[in-house]
Parts: sequence; structure tokens; C-alpha cells
Amino acid sequence: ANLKEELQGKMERQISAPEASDFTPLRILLVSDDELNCKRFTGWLESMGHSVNVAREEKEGLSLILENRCQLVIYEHRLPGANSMKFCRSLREMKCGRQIYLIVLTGMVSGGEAIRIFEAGADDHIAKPFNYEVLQARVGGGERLIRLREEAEQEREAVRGYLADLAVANRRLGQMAMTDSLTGLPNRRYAMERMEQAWAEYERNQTPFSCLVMDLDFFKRVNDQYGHEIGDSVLLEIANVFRGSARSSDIICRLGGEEFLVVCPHTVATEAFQVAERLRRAVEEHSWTMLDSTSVLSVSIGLAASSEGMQHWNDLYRLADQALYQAKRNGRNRVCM
Ligand code: GH3
Ligand code: MG
Ligand code: MG
Ligand code: MG
Repeated sequence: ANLKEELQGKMERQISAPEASDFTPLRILLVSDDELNCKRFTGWLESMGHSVNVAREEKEGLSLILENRCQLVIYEHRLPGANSMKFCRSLREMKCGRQIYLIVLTGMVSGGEAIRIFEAGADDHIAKPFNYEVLQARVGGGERLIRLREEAEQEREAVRGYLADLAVANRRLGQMAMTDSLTGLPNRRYAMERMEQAWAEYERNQTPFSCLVMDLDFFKRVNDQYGHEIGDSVLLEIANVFRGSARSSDIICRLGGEEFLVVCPHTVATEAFQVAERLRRAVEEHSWTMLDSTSVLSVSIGLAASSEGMQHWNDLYRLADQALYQAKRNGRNRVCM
């Protein structure tokens, strides 16, 4: 729940991040081959505080748009016609050109021609002659839309970040739900999943697999003699002994208490027996940091391997558990199958 609040707070802060300043200049491109108009309009736009690039013809204009990440384009064509509408269409076909605010300047045109300008992709059209105030108002209208789009993009960005954080958090939660907190080993839930998985593979491809059920011998005595806390740290140490002596392909899980399960994928009984023996010996030979130097611990291990006639991975597990019981009865500190 804390994690959730933290993520939500982070997203809200990102969305409501204050504007850097009240006025941010627009990056404007002016495309015109009329030198006098260029000078005049550039002067007007710059006195509004915007930054202006000028292109003398369409091709140069399109490449400047890419280069300067322009937000608003003012395109002047003196001779209206199909050819000059090509610029508008080319702009809209560019990936970054779709969200550019495009104002087209023309001389007096008919209603039909004005419509075609919009159809070609213009957002606005100004017929000359016009004055500073008109240009300022039309650029202002464009700016409103540009800012709205930027805000929407920022929000999208924040949501994307939030979703990515959430995915990480979810993955972490999923791992936690599968991990034993004391030893860091996979827990019973994970163990059962891996048994199911190995079983499915066995059924599909006859790939053998084995499992070991392990229970520490007389562990109650450790608790009685040293207390439950030291008992816990011995369990952690045992987990590390197991980790250090199993193969990397063996999946060692803590079922609970001082009981463990090892899933050995792609492993027949004789190989699994070697694994079990190695684990048993490692526990027997280990000197425990938290216990008296004379203290020895041992583990009993029941082993079972997949075989015909089994209906379910539960059968295999039950067999291993029975073998463990046998190991206990036969004197502990041994592997039975
Ligand atoms: P054996 O298995 O050889 O028959 O004897 P045991 O003394 O190990 O007996 P059993 O397996 O039946 O009981 C397990 C004991 O392990 C009970 C409890 O004192 C201890 N134990 C179980 N879980 C934990 C744990 O999480 N922490 C600690 N410190 N001790 C635990
Ligand atoms: Mg037990
Ligand atoms: Mg027992
Ligand atoms: Mg025990």
C-alpha cells in the first residue's frame, strides 16, 4: 500500500509540475520567397518574443522543420494553386509534421480556394493584407493549441512512467509472493509451481525429473538449547549450505519450518541421489557460526523420481515424503528412496 501511494504521488507531482515560466517562446518557421515580407513578419514575430527561422523555399523549409523541431509554421505562397498546396501535404506526411500548427498566408482568394487550403492540411489561413495585431491574434490561437498538446504529451509521459514503475513494483511483489523471507529461498508456492512445470514437461516429452524432501534432524533441540532466534539464523545458514552444494539447475525451496524441497529437473534417480548425498554431507560437515563448535546438525532426505504409473506430481511428492519418513525411522542423517 505504501508503494502504491508513493507511485501515485510521484505521478501527480509529475503531472502538476509548475510551468518553467509564464512565457515560453515558440519555435516558428517562416517559409516565404518574398524578401520584404520575410523581414517584416520576422520582425513582428520576434517582437512578440518568439524565435524565428526563415526558409526561402519549400524543400529547405521541410528540412529546417526537422532540424529545429518547429512548433508553428507560417507558409506564404503568392500564387495559390495545386502545386503550392504540396508543401502543406508534405508537412502533414512527415511524422513530426502532424502536430505542427500551420498558418498559410495568401493574397485574396476565393472561398473555394480557402477551403482547399484547409483540406491540404492548414490549421489557419490569413489573407493579405493584414497587420501586426491580426498576426499576433492568429499566432496566439495557434499557441493555445500547441500548449494544450504539450500538456497532454507531458501527462502521457507521466502515465507511461507510472505504468513502468507499476510494472517493476508488480514484478517485485510477484517475486516476494514466491520468496521465503527468512532464507531468501523460493517458498512452498514456488516449489509447487516448479513441480507442476517439471511434471508437465515429463508428461509432454518423458523428460525425467526428481525431487528431494529434506527435514532437519532434531531441530527442536537447537531451539531449546539456543532459542528460536538463533534457530532462525541457523536456518538461514543451512539455506546457504544448500545453495553452495547443489547444482545451479537444482531448485532449492523452503517448504516451511525446517523442511525443504529440491526440484531436480532433467534428473534421473541415480543423479538425484548424488545431489542428495552431497547436500546431506555438506550439512553434516559444516561448522555452524552460531552454535558451539562441537554442535553437529544433520538432515534426512527422501528422494523420488518420476516414473510410469504416476498420475500427478503429487504422487511423486508423496513418494519422496514417505522416503523421508523412512530415512527418519532408519536413524536419520541419510538419504532414502
Ligand atoms: P526430527 O525432524 O528429526 O524428527 O526432529 P525435529 O526436532 O526436527 O522435529 P520436527 O521436524 O517434527 O519439528 C521441527 C522443529 O523445528 C519444530 C520447531 O521447534 C522447529 N522449527 C520449525 N520451524 C521453525 C522456524 O521457522 N524457526 C525456528 N527457529 N525453528 C523452527
Ligand atoms: Mg519438520
Ligand atoms: Mg518430523
Ligand atoms: Mg525435523
